[in-house]
This record gives sequence, C-alpha cells and structure tokens, in this order.
Amino acid sequence: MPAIDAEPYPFAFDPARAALLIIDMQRDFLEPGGFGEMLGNDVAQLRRTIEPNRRLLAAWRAAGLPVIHTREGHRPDLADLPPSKKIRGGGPRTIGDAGPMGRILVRGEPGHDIIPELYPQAGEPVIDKPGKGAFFATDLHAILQHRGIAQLIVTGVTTEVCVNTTVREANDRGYDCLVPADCAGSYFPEFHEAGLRMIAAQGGIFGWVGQSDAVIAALGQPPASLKGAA
Ligand code: TIU
Repeated sequence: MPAIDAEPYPFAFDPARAALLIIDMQRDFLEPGGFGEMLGNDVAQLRRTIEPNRRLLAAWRAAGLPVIHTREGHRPDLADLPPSKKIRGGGPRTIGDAGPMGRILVRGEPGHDIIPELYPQAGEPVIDKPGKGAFFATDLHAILQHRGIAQLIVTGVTTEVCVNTTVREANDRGYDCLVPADCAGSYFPEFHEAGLRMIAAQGGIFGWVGQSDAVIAALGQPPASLKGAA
C-alpha cells in the first residue's frame, strides 16, 4: 500500500477505498465581489488553494477515483435555515437576503455554486449541506458506505470551519482523513495553521495533514487491489 508522507506519521493510502472530498469551493466564499469579501474577508487567502486543488483534482480524476463535492447553502424557502444561523453576525444582510451574487447561500443562486476552476463533472456527487459539517443532514455517509470508502482526502474552505467540522464528523464515523495543507484555506492564516495542527495533534487525533504533491505522487503507484495480481 503506498504511504503518503504526512503528519503525525505516514498515511497508509488505499486508493481502492479512498475518495476526494472537496469542501465548499463556492463562488460566494472565493470570488472577489462575493459574500465572503462583502463581510470584509481577504479572499486571496482562499484563492491560493484553487491551483493546488485543480492539480489534485485532475490527477485524481485521471486515476479514476471517486470525487465528491460539497456546497454550504439552504433551500430557497429557508425552511432548513436555523433561526440562530439566520441572525448570527447581526449584519445588515444575512443568509437568504439579496447579496452580490444572488441570494446569499441559497441553492440555485450564482454565488452558491462551485467555482468554474473546480466545477463538478457528470457522475461526481454534489452534497448540498445546510451546516458546517458535510455529514449533518446529508446523505454523504450513505454514499460513501455504498462505495466502500474508508479514507477521505479532504480539501477546501475554510480550514477551521467546514473542513475541520467535516474531518471531525468523518473521524467519529470511522473514516481516515488526510488534509493536504496547500489545498485548504482560511481567511485567517493563524486559524488555518491552528486548524491543521488540531487535526494532526495527539498522534493524529482527527486525522493526517500532508501536501497535495505527495498525494499526487501516490496516485502514480499501482493501486493496492492490483498488486500481486497475475
Ligand atoms: N465553508 C465554510 O467554512 N463556511 C463558513 O462559513 N466558513 C467561514 O469561515 N465563515
């Protein structure tokens, strides 16, 4: 089985049981003029992850392995939006209101969709999640179970919010998660660093942290399922 260099120790990669899970690479979080920037955030901190994600996604697709995308957002009628989340922040415009790219974090609106650089292809499930974690109130666990997935390469934004919450949820459900640091980003560099350290601390309490080049290199090795085959 190919080992991927990672913290706190090498990740025993099993491509036959692994999926790439790309978290919330949505226009409203990443693009200039979107909701994230409207709140005063520096989107450049997230945009540095686009090219590493693009390269990893291309290599992953070329290897024929499963890709799953997520989007944070709510029903147009906002019936799944907790009242607490609606008013959080106290700003003049909150989730569901008209924003710079359509209604903020509402499914079907331009800003809610995934950036063109990483747009899903036919056959790649897109998980629409109402929360920060990708397992809460979604069918992600069932989709992974049906495909025999036990390992997740988790990328996307933001490191300390939706990526971290998803890794913790996945860990409690028995998945081994590896986060390539260059493919995850936060508006706050210090939270990015701390978010990654929290995952790998205490012997990998929630998972592993590595780099996308090491994942791509591991994809070049023969899958475990083919090793030893006549
Ligand atoms: N996807 C995700 O992380 N949603 C957030 O709201 N992140 C923030 O950092 N605000």
